[in-house]
Amino acid sequence: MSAPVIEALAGIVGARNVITDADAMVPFLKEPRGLFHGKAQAVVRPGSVAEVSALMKWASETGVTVVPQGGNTGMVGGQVPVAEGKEIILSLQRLDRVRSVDAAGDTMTVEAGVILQKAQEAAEAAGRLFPLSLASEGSCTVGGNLSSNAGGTAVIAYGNARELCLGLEVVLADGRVWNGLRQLRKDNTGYDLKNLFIGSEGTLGIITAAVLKLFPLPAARATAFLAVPDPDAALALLNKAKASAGGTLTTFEIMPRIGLDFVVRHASGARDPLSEPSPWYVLMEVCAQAETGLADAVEAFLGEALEEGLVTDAVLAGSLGQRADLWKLREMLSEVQTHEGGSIKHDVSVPLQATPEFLKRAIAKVEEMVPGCRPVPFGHLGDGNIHFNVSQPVGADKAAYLAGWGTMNEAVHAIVTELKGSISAEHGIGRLKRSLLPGVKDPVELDLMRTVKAALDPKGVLNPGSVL
Ligand code: FAD
Ligand code: 2HG
Ligand code: ZN
Repeated sequence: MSAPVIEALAGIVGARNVITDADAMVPFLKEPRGLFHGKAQAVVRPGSVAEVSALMKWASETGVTVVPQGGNTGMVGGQVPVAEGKEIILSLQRLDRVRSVDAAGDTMTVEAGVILQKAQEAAEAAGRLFPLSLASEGSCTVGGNLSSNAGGTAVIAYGNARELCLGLEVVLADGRVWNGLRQLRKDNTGYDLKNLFIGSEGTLGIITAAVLKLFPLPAARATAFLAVPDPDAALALLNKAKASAGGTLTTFEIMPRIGLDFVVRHASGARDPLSEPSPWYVLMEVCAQAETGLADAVEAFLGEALEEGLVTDAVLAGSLGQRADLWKLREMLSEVQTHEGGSIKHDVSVPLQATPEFLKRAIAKVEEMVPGCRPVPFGHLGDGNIHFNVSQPVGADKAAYLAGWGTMNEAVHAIVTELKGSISAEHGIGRLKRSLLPGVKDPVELDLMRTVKAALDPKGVLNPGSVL
């Protein structure tokens, strides 16, 4: 990096917030899947909105391209530059203030670099719930959650990140600041710009702060880990739970036996809470606003489900410690797959009632394509969103297996498309799925997306090579 450039950046954020040392840059360049090897001129860490604004003004004047980064937990490589190393990473980590919590109004205003868990804790300290919940919540940031429209394990009750945001503050590509930090539940004054930036994966603007929606803290929670015979039974159970589980169904996650085996094998302290193995499991959580009656209602519900054969065995958490143990079985599922060699991923959704058909067809297809491969389909059954991950055959060569990524994606995505689903339900497009976008988007829609990009970032300084 040339001395005048370093000097210009240091003039904006201070010398110690411009990282150019190769070793110090490593944590910003390595992403969780190890699929992309990032290269950048520097990592720049602004500490205020004014500094983000000055950086973007400088970037648009000089043409230096910028990749915004929050917690670097994204699953599609959008947060790491991979081109010729000319980009700078603009880390939002230092914008980490909870600006205000309005408990009576059920809102809170936080900066983009606030870690999701810290946002949840700030809400709880005020007697409120911020319900967005992901296994990466100890590292991902609110800005990253909104930029990727994160989902997680409570979408069935509270929606995706988009549904949880009332207002935004955004620094535009040319450095101008849009203050849209409104706390309103109703506001029909023109185009909905907030929802344009949410889910745009850092390609349209830099989110610097957001007004988030808060909810009442549940007075009671019932958490159950259930053995189910197959996905059809899991779906029937889901429909039944939505109709009557004695409270609000907040989580309904599915996992196969092999997923539980992986967790028990690789996550320290994890154990199978049931005595007999089952081909499939469901983690279900129901919440209520009254302390009494929930456990009894859920027990009665599970009794019926056992009689109907939808559930073959069940454990209901009897303490906070047991609840944490059951949640751990789900939360570790993504990470443990990295210890089983290569994993080819598909983050897909289909209409809810089509999930069992999708699972049957996709499992049969990949097993025919790669004999011995180990499908680990899991995730947010309540939202019709399956992480259809396929681990390599035991003892296979990882690189040779991963070379089949595109071919397997094509076959699985063909089934998804036939079932009128989405090839990116949760994690976005980023760099990983950019080449797939033209194949799945209506050409008019794609053209509109390019028009929006050109209008908001005419010089193409924001996250080039991602999404479009
Ligand atoms: P980053 O990874 O840093 O960035 C993600 C994207 O947003 C990039 O394109 C980046 O350029 C852009 N970006 C980041 N901050 C800003 C900003 N302030 N302004 C503009 N653009 C920005 N995702 C789910 O949806 N549901 C899950 O259940 C889930 N579980 C996960 C579990 C694990 C173990 C891991 C590792 C990841 C999981 N993810 C999940 C993916 C990831 O955690 C989420 O996408 C998360 O929202 C990303 O936040 P981040 O701060 O890490 O963003
Ligand atoms: C989850 O739901 C995440 O745990 C990660 O979205 C999914 O590893 C994955 O593919
Ligand atoms: Zn997920």
